[in-house]
Amino acid sequence: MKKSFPYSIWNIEMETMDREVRKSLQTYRLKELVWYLYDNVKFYKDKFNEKGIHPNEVRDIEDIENLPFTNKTDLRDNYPFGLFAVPMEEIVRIHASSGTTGKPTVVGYTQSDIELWAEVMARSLVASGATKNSIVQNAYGYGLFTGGLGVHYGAERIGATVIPISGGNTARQILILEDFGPDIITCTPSYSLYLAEEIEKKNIKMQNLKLKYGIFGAEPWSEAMRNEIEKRLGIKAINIYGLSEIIGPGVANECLEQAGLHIYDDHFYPEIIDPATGKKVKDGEIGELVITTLTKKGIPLLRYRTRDLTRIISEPCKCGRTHPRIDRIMGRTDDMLIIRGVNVFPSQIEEVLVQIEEVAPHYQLIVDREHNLDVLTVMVEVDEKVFSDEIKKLEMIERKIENEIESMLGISVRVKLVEPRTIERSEGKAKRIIDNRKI
Ligand code: DLL
Repeated sequence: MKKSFPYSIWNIEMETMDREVRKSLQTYRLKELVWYLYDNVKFYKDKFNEKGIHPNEVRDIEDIENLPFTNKTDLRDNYPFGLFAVPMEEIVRIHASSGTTGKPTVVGYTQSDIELWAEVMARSLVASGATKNSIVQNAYGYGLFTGGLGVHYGAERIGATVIPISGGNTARQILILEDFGPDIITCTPSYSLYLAEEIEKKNIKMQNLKLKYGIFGAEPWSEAMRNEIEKRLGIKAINIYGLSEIIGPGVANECLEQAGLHIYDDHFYPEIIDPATGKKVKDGEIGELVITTLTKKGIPLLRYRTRDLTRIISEPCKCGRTHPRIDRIMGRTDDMLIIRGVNVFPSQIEEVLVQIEEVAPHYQLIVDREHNLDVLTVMVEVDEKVFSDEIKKLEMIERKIENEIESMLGISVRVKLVEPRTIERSEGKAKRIIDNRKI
């Protein structure tokens, strides 16, 4: 007899597969992956040899624990294409996100990776309430960032109508919300609140809009923020997770139960480890999420350390999906900030500052949320020699640094020069970041 489920599911076979059967599939796929990496990526072959591991020794998905990790620095060290497993002629798309230095982290997709991505995004959109009849206002940025195109292909895959408006231009977003009547909006959670505020300012009644669901991610948010978004926009707010290195958005997504994000573990195998020891934590404990891409071809990654902190929820979900869930991301193990959806490492800012003659390399980053928009202020000490100069000159230096940072990171920041020796010195790790955002 056919089973019935309380909500629509895109791929019933894979999303509700018996867990033991899925485990066999994961084992099969891991074995293939390990051989594939061994044969096609020198970096992995060397790593296996160093560790004295041979692909033959991987017999079960659980053997994954003996395999080496991959770090963001490995991508940087092999910049730009060194970890690609196929020749460039098979790569059909490149995306990139911030690296810890001025160089971005680069990922390449084969045609089959794009198919896979559309599949997991289709699962995510349907899990979030989208149907073939939906109109999706896609306000994630299009470009090197994976948000825009990821949602786009998933929405097309389910046969919905996509409005590829991309990020920003709030007046136009509101016009389209009113005139095109989308039932779904996709953007960062903070931008959704900014939109709500602008809509309220214009005295537009939410009841007159057709919005029903929002699919929000790319930055951390809380249950409190969800409640506020749902109240102000009059919608159901669904959490979507992903990262460029693994595929982009669509690694994990909540269902309408809103009780953790189903991770599509037939493609992205999750582990939770203690970031200090690298060992698996006990079931249900919080730790660093590590993901292995079981089926990707362009740049498959083994045990990639996401630096995101969460836990696995293994109890079955009421929606009928058998994928395990991850809890909402609770923080990071490194100092990466996400400013208006853009990943920023303090080291990138530092790289700009050290090249500016008029300032000393003592700085602090202050992050605030003003009207639901992130504002990053860079406080940096001026050099003694410049300090006595007239205000106008100091302001010119501030603008110069702002421009440099913007051209390097793609986000606007405020730069404030401060007197020499006013930024607190620390005896240990410098306290570079003051994050005042309450999320
Ligand atoms: O942010 C992909 C994405 C686009 C996800 C659109 C969701 C929606 P990156 O730019 O590589 O990729 O940034 C990945 O963002 O490691 C997390 O720290 C953070 N992040 C992404 N989704 C969430 C979320 C995209 N739902 C990094 N909650 C990840 C908390 C998130 N943090």
